[in-house]
Amino acid sequence: MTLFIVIPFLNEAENFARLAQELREFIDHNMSKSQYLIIFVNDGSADNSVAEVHKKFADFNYRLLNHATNMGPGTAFQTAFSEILKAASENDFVLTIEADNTSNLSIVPSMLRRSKEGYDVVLASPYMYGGTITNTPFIRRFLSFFANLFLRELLDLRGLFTISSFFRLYKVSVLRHIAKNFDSMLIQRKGFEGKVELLMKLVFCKIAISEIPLVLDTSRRKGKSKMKILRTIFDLLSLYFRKRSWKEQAIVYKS
Ligand SMILES: Nc1nc2c(ncn2[C@@H]2O[C@H](COP(=O)(O)OP(=O)(O)O)[C@@H](O)[C@H]2O)c(=O)[nH]1
Ligand SMILES: [Mg+2]
Repeated sequence: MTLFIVIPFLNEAENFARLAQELREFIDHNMSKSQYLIIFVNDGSADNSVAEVHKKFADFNYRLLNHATNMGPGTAFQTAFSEILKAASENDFVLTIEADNTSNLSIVPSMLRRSKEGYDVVLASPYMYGGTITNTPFIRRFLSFFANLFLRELLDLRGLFTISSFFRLYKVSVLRHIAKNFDSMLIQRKGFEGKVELLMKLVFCKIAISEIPLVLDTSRRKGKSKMKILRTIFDLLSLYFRKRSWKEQAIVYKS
């Protein structure tokens, strides 16, 4: 099987040295029997991120997709998924991670194991028991916790702990199901809410989803969060207005 590792980024030049080091360790320890391909999506970075990727990842198996201007993380994931689905086979996996080293790769083996236990999507979950968020300002944790709690009621995502994180593992077959079901659009929304859009479509198609606890340690990243909190809360709430139509369109997935 092939593991596609999707990494969208915006101005993360200073985080790539550590990312390369951690991915190297992960690959050396876990990829002996399988192949991997890293798919970077540069989303109009204004720093020297692109040069840094080519430098730090020179001896990795990677591809870099490029948005000439900033189109948002939702669009970046859509770009990566469309590219992967052209060639991937049904039993391949797609791992999506952040570029800023907050996606601690030490839990990926557990995520892969869980998926082999019969779950088609596995979320890394700071809000699950056993998970937590450290070294993050109280206000950000507070807002994030309540947004998450409230949104999973509003958007009919009950039973899941973490709904908006980037760090996830998907089976290719379920991504293909969603693409077929929703006119090739796994993610229509441009912003950070795009990941929640995809989760809603997965849940409405009754895809088996599980979670693995994550200790999300923000001190692992250099630089600041690029997410605009109020803008993202507004965008997340607006997903409510698409809930019904996505539910009506959803076709139950059979593995
Ligand atoms: N493609 C794309 N990626 C982005 C954008 N903004 C942030 N990112 C990436 O998305 C990930 C999460 O963003 P981050 O700023 O860390 O948000 P936070 O983790 O919610 O604080 C990081 O890998 C960023 O480089 C964007 O506009 N487009
Ligand atoms: Mg981050």
